[in-house]
Amino acid sequence: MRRYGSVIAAAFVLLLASCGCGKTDRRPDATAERIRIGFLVKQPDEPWFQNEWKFAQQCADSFGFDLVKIGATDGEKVLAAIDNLAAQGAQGFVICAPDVRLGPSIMARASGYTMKVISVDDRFIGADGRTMTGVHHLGISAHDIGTSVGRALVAEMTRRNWKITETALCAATWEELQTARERTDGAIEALEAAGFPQSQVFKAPQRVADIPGSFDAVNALLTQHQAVRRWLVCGNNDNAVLGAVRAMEGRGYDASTVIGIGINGTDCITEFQKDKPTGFYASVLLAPRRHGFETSALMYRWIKNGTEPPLETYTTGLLITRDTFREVLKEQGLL
Ligand code: FCA
Repeated sequence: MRRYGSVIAAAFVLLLASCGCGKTDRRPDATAERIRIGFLVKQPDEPWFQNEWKFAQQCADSFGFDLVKIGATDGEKVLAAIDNLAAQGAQGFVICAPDVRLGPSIMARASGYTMKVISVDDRFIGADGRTMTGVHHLGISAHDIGTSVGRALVAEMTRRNWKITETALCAATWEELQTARERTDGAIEALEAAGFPQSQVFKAPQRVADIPGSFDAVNALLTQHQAVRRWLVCGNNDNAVLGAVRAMEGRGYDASTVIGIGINGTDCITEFQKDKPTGFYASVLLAPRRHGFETSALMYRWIKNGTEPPLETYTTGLLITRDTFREVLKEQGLL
């Protein structure tokens, strides 16, 4: 009789749970339909990518989906992350891959799980070495932004009355990545268009795309060009220029002999907050909110309503300096 009673009690509990009248979790994330999206970045420690994540999270919070943030620093981690996202029921992901040549294997793995993919910042390259134009992408207008760096270098050099004959350009380059190559090419072209001689343009090819990678590359360059009195500096991003400026400081150059202009406008903020100016003069502030929020929103609508995002979206930037960065960041809703 007692056994019979407990069977009835168990059946009652089951009934309560199935009709939702018991202690079922009623939060929206407990429903099976809740959308889950991954956001994979190649350099999770860098402020640029932390900003992307921050804005992606804001999108998730306002639209009501789950965001899974994953630092995927090499190919193995990327593929494991995709498996992991699939196991968690994610329907798509946004990715800045650690190596754009992983594009074909990323797409193959994702399509095996029928997951949608949007690449952000760095565009995939196919097995034939060409851009994978069929993959939805949001990136920066790299060549134009590089050109604006070159023009701003010329403007500042002119303002300071620096003689071209005593000045050289150091471009900390990362040419295996198209978006990075277009940035430094754009800067160099703008300088040359303004009359800066090609013979005073020096590239420091980075072996690793981070601050130490640029520091090492620029150190080697400085050893070869010890007679240069004043340096202009450009690079793939803020970190390339920060590494270059640090290497120059080690050789006695400072804010009066170096004009460095970065790209991102995120990784340079602590530099601008220093008491004394350094050779890091300015940066082109990109649109981290668009890269994080908009990519996530595009992915969300694609999954939820089948609204396919545009195949290509390119964002622009704004020059910021030590004097203007607070105001511009505030205007852009970034402070
Ligand atoms: C690349 C760079 C980042 C950022 C982004 C927009 O991924 O490595 O620093 O500039 O493009």
